Amino acid sequence: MAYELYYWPSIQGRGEFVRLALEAADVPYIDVARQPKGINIMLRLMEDGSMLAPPFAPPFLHADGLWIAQTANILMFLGARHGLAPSGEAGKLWANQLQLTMADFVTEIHDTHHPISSNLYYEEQMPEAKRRTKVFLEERAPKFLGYFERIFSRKGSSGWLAGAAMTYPDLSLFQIVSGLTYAFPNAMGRLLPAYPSVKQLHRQVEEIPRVAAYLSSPRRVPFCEEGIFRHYPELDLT
Ligand SMILES: N[C@@H](CCC(=O)N[C@@H](CS)C(=O)NCC(=O)O)C(=O)O
Repeated sequence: MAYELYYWPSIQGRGEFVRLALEAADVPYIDVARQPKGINIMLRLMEDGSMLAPPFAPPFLHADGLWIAQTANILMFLGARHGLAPSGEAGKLWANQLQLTMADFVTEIHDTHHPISSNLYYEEQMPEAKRRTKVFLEERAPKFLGYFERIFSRKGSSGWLAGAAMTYPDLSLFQIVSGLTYAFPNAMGRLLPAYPSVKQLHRQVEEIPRVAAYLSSPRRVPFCEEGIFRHYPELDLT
């Protein structure tokens, strides 16, 4: 039976990290909330406290009777099952560690436009967003990107983050670089050349045939100003 992915239908958001893994591994799945009436099914499930492992928030995955939430947790599951994770224990933990670090990064990216509350509109927190984004672009983004660059520059690096082949954290780093480039074209145009291996990883992932096919398909929701990566010109440092 096809896996069921539950995520907000009109944004990439955190669901996109899961979609990329499902697509790269060629795993059949139904993007439930993007089906007619699917959003109602997802909302009902989220209110259903009787589930064995009720999710706090989307994305969550229904796979062979299992209900799995938290992006990094879902990816750990998919990675091990579908050839997108290193095989040994140390490698699996390392992949999860990388993914959790990216989850921290994603939270900080989200907070550039919503530094006060997710329940307020961006327009209600613009001064704080400007302040937060400046610090993010000047200090935090370089710190995260520099960390990933250092991983690639270790002796014997394969050019992939975890082991000799592409694994799920590579897909997620690809998504983060794509999203940051959408959100902050000026700032990233200046920043990214300092991280050549991260840039190269982005290119490598983009060229994987299954990923390339997905990116140009209607299944790929476009970036927009509702998701995590939002382009507000006034936040993009020149
Ligand atoms: N740590 C969770 C965060 C999940 C999350 O924040 N989901 C967002 C959409 S990207 C959401 O719907 N949040 C609702 C809320 O926090 O109230 C993960 O990585 O999956």
